[in-house]
Amino acid sequence: MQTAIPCSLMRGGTSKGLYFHRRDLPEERLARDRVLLAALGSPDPRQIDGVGGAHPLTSKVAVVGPSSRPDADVDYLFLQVVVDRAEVSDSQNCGNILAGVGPFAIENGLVQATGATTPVRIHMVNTASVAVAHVPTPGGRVEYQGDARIDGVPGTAAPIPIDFLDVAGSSCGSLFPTGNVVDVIDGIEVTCIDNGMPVVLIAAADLGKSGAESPAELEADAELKARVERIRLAVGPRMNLGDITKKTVPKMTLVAPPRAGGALSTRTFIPHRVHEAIGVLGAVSVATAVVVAGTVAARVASVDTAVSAGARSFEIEHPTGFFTVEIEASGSGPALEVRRAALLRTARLLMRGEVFVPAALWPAT
Ligand code: NQM
Repeated sequence: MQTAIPCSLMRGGTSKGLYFHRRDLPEERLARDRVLLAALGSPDPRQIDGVGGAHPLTSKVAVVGPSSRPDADVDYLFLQVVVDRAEVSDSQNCGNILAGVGPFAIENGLVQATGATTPVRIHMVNTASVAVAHVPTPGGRVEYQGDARIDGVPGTAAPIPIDFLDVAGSSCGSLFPTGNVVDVIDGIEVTCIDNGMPVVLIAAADLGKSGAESPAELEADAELKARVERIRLAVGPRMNLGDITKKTVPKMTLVAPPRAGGALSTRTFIPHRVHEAIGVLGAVSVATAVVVAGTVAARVASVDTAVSAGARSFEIEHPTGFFTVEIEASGSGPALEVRRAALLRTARLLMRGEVFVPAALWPAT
């Protein structure tokens, strides 16, 4: 006996996951997590008995429902289903999976299309903050095809511009949670920042790396991985994240001078595998650090320091191309005030139907 649960499989930005209407999952957290582990096929490095893609970037879930806040249209809870452990974590947000939330909400009647483009205000439950996704809806239907290209995804698709208004400190309490723009951890200078995603920035050179290594090369370096994890475990509590042993934050980003004309080059541990590109809110946090003099990112970045006010655009280099982030901020140093971050994503509905889990985990009603 199996239980069938309605859901959609969607690509959101450079990630992929299952999107559920909240009413279709168990309310109780442990039951919900058991169901999601079974649906994705965890714990198993190959996720062979589920629909997960055997990588953190393809083992993700969005739970979408009517908004619990008056200033948003829908609630979006992001859940990371750990591939090789029986864990489902809500300790982080995900800006890539976020890109599919607007289309899913419209397709499932949670939001009505309002014209050529429908702005969907999304309450990101993990971080109690709001994003506005502008979904193309010509003729009242979600348009997935278009000319927008994002690095890390082959081909082109319809553009979904996303604005973030209030994500600074949304996980750690403040933009620079240690109160400093630079801290020394395990003998290494780091910058701890949270503009929507807790990120620890380290100069690749300080770890004996050029910053041009491939994700596979970095993942094969056991000594490097152990060092990065040591720094992460030491810095997590100082970023107000508590015991982060089992959490997927903070992300650890190695930064280096640009190699392809961007602002700086990045390689990101998320936190144990290395990202093939860079997370959305991870990129927003990195771009924000570039704006602040003295941070580890600003030191290696090549940016036009003559321009300091208004909206500024930064090309963050990553293993498969660039991620462009626009940042509007005022002030300086740890007191920087971020007004808005904007970027472009695309998404695509890949499949719609039911995912099956053993009825013993959650009997069908
Ligand atoms: O930082 C991967 C992704 C992410 C997160 C990760 C993300 C974000 O690329 O907003 O998108 O860092 O775990 O999906």
